[in-house]
Amino acid sequence: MLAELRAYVKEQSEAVSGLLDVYLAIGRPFLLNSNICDEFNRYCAETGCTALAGSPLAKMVVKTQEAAIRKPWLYLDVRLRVGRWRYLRIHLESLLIEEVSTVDFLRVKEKIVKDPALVDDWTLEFDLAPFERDFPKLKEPRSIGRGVEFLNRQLSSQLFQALGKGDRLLLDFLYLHKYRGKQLMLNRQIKDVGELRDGLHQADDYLADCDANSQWEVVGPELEALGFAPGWGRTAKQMRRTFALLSDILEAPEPSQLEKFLGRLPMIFNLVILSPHGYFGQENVLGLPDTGGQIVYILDQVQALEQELRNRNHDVGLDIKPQILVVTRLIPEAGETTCDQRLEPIKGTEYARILRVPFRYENGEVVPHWISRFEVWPYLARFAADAQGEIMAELGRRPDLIIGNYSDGNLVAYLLSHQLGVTQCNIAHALEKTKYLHSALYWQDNDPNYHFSSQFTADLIAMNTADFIISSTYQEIAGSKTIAGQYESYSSFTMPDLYRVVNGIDVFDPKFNIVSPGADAKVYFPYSEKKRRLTQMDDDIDSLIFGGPRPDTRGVLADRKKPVIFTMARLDRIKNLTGLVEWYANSPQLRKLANLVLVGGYIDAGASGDQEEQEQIGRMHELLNEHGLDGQVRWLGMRLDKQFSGELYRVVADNGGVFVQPALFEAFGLTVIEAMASGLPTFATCYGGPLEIIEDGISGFHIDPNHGAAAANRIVDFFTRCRQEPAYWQELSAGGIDRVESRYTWKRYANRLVTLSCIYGFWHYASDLDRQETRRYLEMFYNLQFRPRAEGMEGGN
Ligand code: UDP
Ligand code: LCN
Repeated sequence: MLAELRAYVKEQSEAVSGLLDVYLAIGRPFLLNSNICDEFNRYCAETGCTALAGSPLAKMVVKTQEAAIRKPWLYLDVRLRVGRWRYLRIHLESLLIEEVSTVDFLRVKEKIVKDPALVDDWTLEFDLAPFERDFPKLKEPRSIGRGVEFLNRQLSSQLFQALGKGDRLLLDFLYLHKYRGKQLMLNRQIKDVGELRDGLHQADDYLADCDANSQWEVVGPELEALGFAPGWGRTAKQMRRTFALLSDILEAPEPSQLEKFLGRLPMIFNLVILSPHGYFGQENVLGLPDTGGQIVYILDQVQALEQELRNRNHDVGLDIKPQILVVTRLIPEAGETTCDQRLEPIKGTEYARILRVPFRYENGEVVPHWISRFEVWPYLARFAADAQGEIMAELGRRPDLIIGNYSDGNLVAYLLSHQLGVTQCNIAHALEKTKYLHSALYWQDNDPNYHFSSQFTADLIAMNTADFIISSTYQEIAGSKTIAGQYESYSSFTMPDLYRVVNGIDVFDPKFNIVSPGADAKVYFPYSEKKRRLTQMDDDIDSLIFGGPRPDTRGVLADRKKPVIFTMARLDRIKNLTGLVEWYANSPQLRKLANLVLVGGYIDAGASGDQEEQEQIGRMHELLNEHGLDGQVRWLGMRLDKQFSGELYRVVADNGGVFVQPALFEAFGLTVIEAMASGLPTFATCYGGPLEIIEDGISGFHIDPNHGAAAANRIVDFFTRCRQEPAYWQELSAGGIDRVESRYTWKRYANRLVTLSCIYGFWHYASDLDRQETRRYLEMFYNLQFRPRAEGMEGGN
């Protein structure tokens, strides 16, 4: 690439100099991909420089994520392809092009944002590459997020070699399985792999002569004598199948068999799910600050996981009730929520419960009030220690798997997994780093409000200690062809005066797996399923949308015959509900065609305890006043119960409406799949998960929140076409329903997650020694970087 580029720049030096002058004239030290491309295209059009378009320079421009100008050089970070970056610099006068290292690039950024004389060559550098040198990694971008498939291949060949040398890896692993002191899978009679093989043959011969439906009570004594313990199957037929799988693996391990075998092992009985921040409850919480999709996700996940674990335990012949604990923060000043209760059974499950543990100040006093997710860092170490005691008391034993959620939950998952020696799984939901422009580089400006220095440090630690990471989409890990992924953004960055990250996380690590969440099919079902409809809610919904004024609403729809554009979200800036109102306000056609109904925040800013929400409430009122929207927009400043919002989506569908998700960035977007599952044609942001969820024009539409007028036009075009061709609405509606049914279900999610837990559990065991250096390094980082920063925060311990 470099040679070609150099030759081209030499040949077209005049045009290239002109382009560089354009970049300089912008007068900003940092340019983003959109600026770089827009200016490039404008320059080509204005100068008629057709030679530039399609040239090696044009190819590089498209791939450049960011440019930094420090005279006499222009620095570029070029994303050659997913996960592969190179750094270049072009001399602004001589046009010399050189490659620079990651560290040099980061150092230049530091010199731009602070006094260059103070940039220290001995800044702390976080670099995991040397530790990972011998660690197996994926190579192809399209394999990213399918880590377990790669791992199975890796484990099979490792096992093959181990078995060849008479290694007892698998045998020792099988001996580990116990439940409350009762040995499972193997008893101590079998001493080596040879004996195991013999045992398997004899057991199979014996079972072949038994009734296929015989259970352990009948066949157990004979199998025990051969060295086996319960856990192979409920019936003789199932036991034989598991025995056969293991025999085949001992003969020649093969990835798909290994996955099947490990997935059948009785490994997960007790599960801890951590979600410390926000109001974690089952009622009156959704829409409160920091309280959105993560809560919905976890509650649905728990139901699906309990069912899956029960089925699996049943199938392996064990009558063990799986215990799932969701551990969150206890908030004494809980308002209308139940967040002040220590224990709460989870609806729709038999044994799962929420366990709440308070945050405490240094002096041991309980923190009484809600705390923003950006402020939780000083409390987490103590929370983890207290939670550990309470979890052990509740479960009566160690959990078999710990799942963290969001940055704080993932850090606590690390602390607990480390203490208890348990497999750690992370779920990010949303990583803040990519949500805010230059959040790391200008961390010092943001820290008083957002404390990103603590959060990003916690992220780096938890991502790298996790045995496996679940992501909802591919783009969450590795982005798209043109935009970097959320995890990818942690591969290198700098926080001046704090530390530089040279190799922070590798998206080619096999720990990443895409397991997408679902929409609760009991609540979000198509509008056309008339028999299931919650008609008892009709009057309430009707008066809420079309009724007169109420203290918790603003606007009264003047023409109820028009279809509704519906949106619902927490009133965060990033959700951009105010942006949607602005697009609507500025599109006379859209105002003519449809009403706008918004659910989010409060009408009265005084009712909100969150600064960003208050600011958005103010902005919303401003827009409604400025554009005189009260007869066309209905704003519901309230939180809707899940069943109610489920029916609301369907009512909007009944009258030919649409759902719009206008976020500046949306990590996944549960409302998007809920609306689609309800059969509501959906327009959603092209930044984040919806880009992958929706196939544009088939199961919905993408809109660019940075181009509001174009987004409004897309909606206008849709309504206009539907008027001429009513079947078009049906087509999009059906497309959305099919998409969710085929890709986003909790049943598929739970099956995959439990299988992954078993495989990574084995991997955790098999690779324990290999990763010790990395773990020790991260421990040091936790102690020397994270703790002092977190403890130094106001209110810190
Ligand atoms: N939600 C709700 N009532 C409300 C606001 C939101 O039930 O008043 C639910 C919504 O249906 C969805 C979740 O909260 O299930 C929001 O999740 P999403 O992933 O869209 O966004 P997040 O809030 O997690 O950023
Ligand atoms: C957090 C978000 O921001 C949403 O995009 C996700 O849908 C939600 O969590 C559930 O993972």
